[in-house]
Amino acid sequence: MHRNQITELLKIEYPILQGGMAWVSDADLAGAVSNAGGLGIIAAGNAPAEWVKSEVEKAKKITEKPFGLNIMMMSPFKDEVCKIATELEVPVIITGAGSPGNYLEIWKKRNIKVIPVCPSTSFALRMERYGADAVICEGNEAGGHIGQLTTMSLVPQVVDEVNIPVIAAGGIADKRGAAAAFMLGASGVQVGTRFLVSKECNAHQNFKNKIISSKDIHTVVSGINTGHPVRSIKNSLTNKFKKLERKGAPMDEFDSIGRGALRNAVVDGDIKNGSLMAGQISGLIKKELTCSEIIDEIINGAYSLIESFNK
Ligand code: TUI
Repeated sequence: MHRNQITELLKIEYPILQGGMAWVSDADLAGAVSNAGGLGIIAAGNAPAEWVKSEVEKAKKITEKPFGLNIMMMSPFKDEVCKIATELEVPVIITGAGSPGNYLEIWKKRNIKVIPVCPSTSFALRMERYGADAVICEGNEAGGHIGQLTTMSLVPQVVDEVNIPVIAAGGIADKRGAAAAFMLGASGVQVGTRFLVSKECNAHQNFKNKIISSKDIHTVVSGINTGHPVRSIKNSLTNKFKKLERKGAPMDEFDSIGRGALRNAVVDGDIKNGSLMAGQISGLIKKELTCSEIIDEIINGAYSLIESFNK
C-alpha cells in the first residue's frame, strides 16, 4: 500500500526513517522503529567504535528487519566508526554534519545503502554523482546541528535537481507534515523529535516532558558565529551561549560549557544546564506514544489526507 522508491530501496514497509539523534537513538529505539515497519537508525554521535559495534549487534538481536547507522562526520571517532560500520556491513549508512568523502565508494562496494544528509542542492548533486542511493534534505527546523535552509525551500529545489529519491527532514512530526513533504516531491520522511518522545525511547523522562510542555517559540539556535549552529530548547545553557555570542567569545569557551551537555540532558535529565536538542515542531508533540502508533498516525494519516484531498 505504501510502496515507493524508498520502501523498495530500504526494504521497509512505511517510507519513514527515525532520525539519528546522538545519545538518544540507540539499539532499543532503532529496533522498535524497524520492527514497526520504518527504518530505525542508531546514532553514532561522538561515541567510539566499540559502543557503535555493541549497539549494532544489539539491534540485530532486537530486529530481523533492516536498520541504519547515522555517522556524524564531525566526530573525533569518525574514521574508526566508518571502518567498523564497513566491517559490520550495516544495511544502511546515513552521514550527517559533513561529507562521507571516500567512504561512500567503499560502502557502495559492500552493497551498503548510503544516504547523506544534504544542506543544499549543490551538496546533493555532488552526493548523487559520487553514488549516493538517496539524500536526506534536512531543513533548519530540525533539532541539533543545522544548515541554513528550511525544509519547505530545500526539499523541492533538491527534488528538481537530482534523480535519486529525496527524504524530507526537519519540522515533520505528524500526518500533515508528512503529507506536505510528499507534496514537495519527497519519497520519504525522517522524523526525530517525535520519536524521542516515544515509549521505547530511553531518553530521560525530564527531557521528554520538556518537549511535551514546550511551545512553538521555545527552541533557539546557538553557536551561529562558531560555524556550527545547534537548535535546542531554551534553558540556562542556551542563555549562557547567548551571552558568549554577544561578547564574541572564542570557540573554546563554547566548548567548555557545551561539553557533555547533551549526555547530561538525555541520560541524567538535566533540563537546566543540559543541551535539549529538539526541533521547532516540539510544540506540536503532546503525548508519549509507541513507535508503532507514531508511524501509523504519520504515514497512514498522511496517505488518507492526500486521498481525501483528491476527492
Ligand atoms: O547531524 C545533524 N544533526 C546533529 S549531529 C549532532 S551531534 C552534536 N553534538 C554536539 C554538538 C554538535 C553536534 C546533533 N545534531 N544533522 C544532519 C545535518 N548535516 N545537518 C546539516 C548537515 C550537513 C552540514 C554540512 C551535512 C553536510 C554538510 O557538508 C558541508 C560540506 O560542504 O562538506
